[in-house]
Amino acid sequence: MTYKEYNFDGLIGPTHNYAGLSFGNLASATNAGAASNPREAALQGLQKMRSAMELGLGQGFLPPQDRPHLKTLRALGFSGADTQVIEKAVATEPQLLANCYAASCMWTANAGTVAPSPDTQDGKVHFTPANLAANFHRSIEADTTARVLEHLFDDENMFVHHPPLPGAMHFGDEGAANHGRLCEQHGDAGIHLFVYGEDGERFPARQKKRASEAVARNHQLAPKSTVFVEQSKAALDAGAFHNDVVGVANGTVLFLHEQSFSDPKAAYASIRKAAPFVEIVEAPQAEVSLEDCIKSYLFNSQLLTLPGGEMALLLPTEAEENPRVKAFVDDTVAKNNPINRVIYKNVRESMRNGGGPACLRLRVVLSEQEAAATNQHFILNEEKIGKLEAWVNAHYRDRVMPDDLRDPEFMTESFAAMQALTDLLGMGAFYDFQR
Ligand code: SUG
Repeated sequence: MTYKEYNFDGLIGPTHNYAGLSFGNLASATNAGAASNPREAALQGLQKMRSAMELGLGQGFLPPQDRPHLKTLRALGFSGADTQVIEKAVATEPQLLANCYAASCMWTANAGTVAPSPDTQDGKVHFTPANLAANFHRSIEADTTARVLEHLFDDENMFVHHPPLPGAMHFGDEGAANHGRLCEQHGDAGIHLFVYGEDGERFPARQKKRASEAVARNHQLAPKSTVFVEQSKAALDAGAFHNDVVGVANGTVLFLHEQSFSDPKAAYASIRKAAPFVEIVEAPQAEVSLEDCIKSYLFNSQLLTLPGGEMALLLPTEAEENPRVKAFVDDTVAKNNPINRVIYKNVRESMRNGGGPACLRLRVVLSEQEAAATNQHFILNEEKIGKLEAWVNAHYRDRVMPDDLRDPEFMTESFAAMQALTDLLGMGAFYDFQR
């Protein structure tokens, strides 16, 4: 059977804004209060999807969630008509309103963790939506994310959906942003690398070891095929709030910064033991500092196996603009390793909230049969990308300032956009605001 990796990117929603909501995420803090451009953000995202598709890769998307999330505001005591809910929240809890307006579900690496069918005991694809307990604005994504994944992968003969982990931060889980899969071919049984954190001096860790272990159990992974590694506190405190800011795994390659793991020697030894074929491509601190790596999102690149077998790195333009990072990338491509192609894409609107190319996608390895059973509305081709671009151009603003969230008209516009999207995608009354 042939297996293929599909990237499901988050379609960026109409309320994309810079609210400084994520402690430990330096870009989110730095750009708090700046003007965002949701239209440009969504078009940049679609353009990135188009590039991956043009490389011959499987490309899908996850729809944005309904924001402002009135269901959350109502659960917190704001009542009345929709407009009144907004007005009351504006009057007493404007920061809470900003949390309920975040378009953060665009970063689908955090939507959940996926185990492809060659890796699981029952031979099905397993999904666990992330509880995202570390940040309030992200924790409210989990319910709808679960609904979205069930909607896309709706065949119980092939797909198993677990609920988000219970227990809030005790089982803090940020999904695939701290998870990678190594294998020789996508259809082989893969090795699952789970990276967890311990609180640093400066910033708290979001991913708990016990959460990664629970996901591995739920997904019925063989213990010999799992490796659990602690992220370094140096990386966390330098702003790597997810491990995918300092490393990425794909196929036979683990591409990462020298200081990603707290004990690199021991970590590499356990990875090599589980995956003897692994090629570790490392950036030395002397060439690329953690700071450069976090500013440029060098390792938040998509490491893609192209149909011919070679690998390409899809990086943000910020990586091209940093001479040390660019030199390291050029050097990596010139050297003898499977990475031999580089593509820079502009996803600046997302980057300014700390989300690079790899944050914007959830990888799902599917057999031909599983791909055929996936909801085809969410698998892209040029025609569908064109329709989504037209939808964005019809409904999105090109400038949003923090104060715009106070205007109930922005809510009305956002819901009109979401209604048009559910019509376009045949989703019915899918979102909370439609129920
Ligand atoms: O969770 N930023 C996201 C960025 C997520 C990036 N994902 C991965 N690394 N996989 C976060 O910190 C900022 C929202 C704001 O401040 O308006 C935000 O949620």
